[in-house]
Amino acid sequence: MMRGPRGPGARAGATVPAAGPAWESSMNGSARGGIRCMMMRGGTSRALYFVASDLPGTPEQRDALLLNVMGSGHPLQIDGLGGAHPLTSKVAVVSSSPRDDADIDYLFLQLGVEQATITSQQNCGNILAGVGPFAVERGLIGAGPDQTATRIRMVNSGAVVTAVFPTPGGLPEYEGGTVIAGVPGRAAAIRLLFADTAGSATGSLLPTGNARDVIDGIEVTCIDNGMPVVVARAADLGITGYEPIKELAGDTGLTGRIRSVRTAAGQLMGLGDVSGASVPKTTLVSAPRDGGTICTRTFIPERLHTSIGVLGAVTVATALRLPGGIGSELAEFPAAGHAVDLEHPTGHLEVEVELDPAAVPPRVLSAGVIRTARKLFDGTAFPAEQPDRSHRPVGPLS
Ligand code: NQM
Repeated sequence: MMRGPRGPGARAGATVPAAGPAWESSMNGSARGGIRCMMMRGGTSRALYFVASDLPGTPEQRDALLLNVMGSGHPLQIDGLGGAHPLTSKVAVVSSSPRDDADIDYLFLQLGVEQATITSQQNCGNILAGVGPFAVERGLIGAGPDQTATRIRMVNSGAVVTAVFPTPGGLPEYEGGTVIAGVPGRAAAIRLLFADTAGSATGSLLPTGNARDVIDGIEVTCIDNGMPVVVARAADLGITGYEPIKELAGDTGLTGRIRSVRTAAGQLMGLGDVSGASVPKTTLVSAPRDGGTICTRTFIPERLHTSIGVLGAVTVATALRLPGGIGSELAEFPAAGHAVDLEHPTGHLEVEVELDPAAVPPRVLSAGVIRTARKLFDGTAFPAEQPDRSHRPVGPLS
């Protein structure tokens, strides 16, 4: 049996008042009403995108609604819109920014699949790719006649990103010629130019104060340039890093070692008890074997990523560029420029990271990446009217 916030006395049931938010009262006694919602692919992930003012005003009510709509708390999210994977259990909450240094505010929420959990502790650079086009679609910002450059504040960390995407005739164009690994077909390029990403969740680029630490006898770099990540050599965890993906995903011994290392790293990074948290991620590196800079296998936080996250990639690339960073000795950098080409299970992700070579502690000057995004549907999402269904046993999946 599975219990979560849908259960009796749990947060959703306990905190949503009788005269509840619009979504709740509009559904009483009928399946009509619902919430305006757009589903978009952003990079190699997929999310439900909402305008903030369409959601309940308090974080508790908002989170209960989103868990309900996503169907979290069931391995298939069978009664919701989630895709039964962390990469498809994501939410973007978007609004006009009241700040002078940004046009749009983007709050990212990572929802659990089997567990009805929701957290704002991490950013997501993949879902970020859809935020600019979504803001144009919803009239939150105006669009340029050919392309639009907009400043997006990632509310989770406060960093501001500039997104540049095509808007011929003033509307987002999703079709284009850019291929990104892990996504079939081609789509329009979206350029993301990051600034101030260091210390997104931990407050500093190297939250332990060191470029290298030793945990469980394994050398690691604990680093946060947009995403808290523990970088370790694949060989030090007893694998080559080139194993078939199914083999890696099913290696419970490896999962246990990763759990132990990331749990200790979480404490060292000032994140406290991370046993139930989505960060830090772990990336295992080995020498490149497909013309890239490095070969990566990333765990989010324990499940194997089908590729690698955007800010995760920026962070791993930063570790490689750091004097003493784990993986720097395995990396094969291009002769010039700031590109780092990360090999991952479904191809390559190239990011640009520029560090100030003279700064102590190291300072990140800029980072950038190209992604694509696509509008998948636009409509109304209908939350369950009686979300307290936690007493139903969840049968084994055959
Ligand atoms: O690192 C997955 C993803 C991500 C996050 C994760 C991301 C990023 O691939 O910026 O994009 O690390 O949980 O969407």
